[in-house]
Amino acid sequence: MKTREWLSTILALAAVIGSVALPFWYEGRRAASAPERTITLTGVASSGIWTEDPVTGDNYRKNSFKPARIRLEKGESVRLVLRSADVTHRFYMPELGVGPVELVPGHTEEVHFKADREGVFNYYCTEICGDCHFHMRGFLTVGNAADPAAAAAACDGTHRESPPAFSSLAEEGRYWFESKGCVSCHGAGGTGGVPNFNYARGTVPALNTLASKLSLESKSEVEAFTQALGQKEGLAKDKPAPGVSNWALSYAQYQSVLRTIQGGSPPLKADPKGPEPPLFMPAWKEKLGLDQINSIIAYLVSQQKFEEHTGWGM
Ligand SMILES: [Cu+2]
Repeated sequence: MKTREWLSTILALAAVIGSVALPFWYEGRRAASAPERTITLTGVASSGIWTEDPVTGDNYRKNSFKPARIRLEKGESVRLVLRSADVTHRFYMPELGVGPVELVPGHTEEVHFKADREGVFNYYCTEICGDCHFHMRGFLTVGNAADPAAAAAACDGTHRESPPAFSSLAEEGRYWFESKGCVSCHGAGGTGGVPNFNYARGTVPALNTLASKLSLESKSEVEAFTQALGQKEGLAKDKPAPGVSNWALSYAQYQSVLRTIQGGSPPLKADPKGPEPPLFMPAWKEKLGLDQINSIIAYLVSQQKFEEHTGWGM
C-alpha cells in the first residue's frame, strides 16, 4: 500500500513538473531550430540611406531606393548581409551588439544577431562617406514597439544643386539644417532625442531652445536678433542689436555656439571604458559658410516656444 501511495505521488509530481516545463522546453527547441531570417542591407552614399532594395549598376543612377524599414519578432535570429553600393561605409548597431563592420565596395560582410528584446534600435554609418553621410542612420523595430515619430530624412540630391530663393533667413536656415543632415541627428525642428550609444547625455541634444541659450527672452528679442544676424556685416560685440536686452551675454553665447558649429565637439562618453558614441558633432567650417551658419541659427531660435504674455494691456 505504502509503496503504491509513494508511486502515485511521484507520478503526480512528475506530471505537474512536466506540464510546467514542457512548453519551455518546446519553446527552447523551437527557437534553437528556427531558421535565421536573412536581411540584406546596402549602404548608398549618394542618398545617405541603408536600403533593402537590390542595388545594381543599372538602378544606381536612378537612385530611387527606399530606406529600409525592418520589423522583427522578439526572439528572431537574423543573418545580416551587409554591402556597400559605392564607397566605404561602416555599419554599427551597438545596442544589439553588431559592428562596427567596415563595408568595402565589392565585398559582402555577414553578421548574425538575435532580436532578444523589444524596442527600437538605431544603426549608423560611422565612416564619413560623403555629403549625405549625416543622413545615414536607420532603425529596426523589434516586437510591438512603435516606430519613432520622425525617421531620419533622406538626403535629397536636389539639395546639392542651387538652392531656391528664400523669403526669410529662418527659412533659409531650415533648408540648410535639413539638406546638410543636421536634422538626422538633432531631429525635425531641432527637437533632439536621437539615441547616441554610450553618450553621457543619452540622446543628441535638442536645439529648439537655442533662443534661451542666447538669452533671448521673447519673440520680439528673437526677431531683433535675427534682423542683426541677417545684416551683411554680421554680428559685432560693440554693435548691440537694437531690441536685444542683454547684448553682451547674447553675443558671448552666440560666439560659443558658432565655435561649436564651426569646430565640432566630441561627445562625452557615459562609460569612459566603453566605445566611442557613434554620433558626434563634426566641424562644419569647411562645409558651411558663416552666412549659412547664421541662417541655421536664425531657424533654430525661431523654433523656441515662448509663453505668451497676455493681459496688462500688452
Ligand atoms: Cu556611409
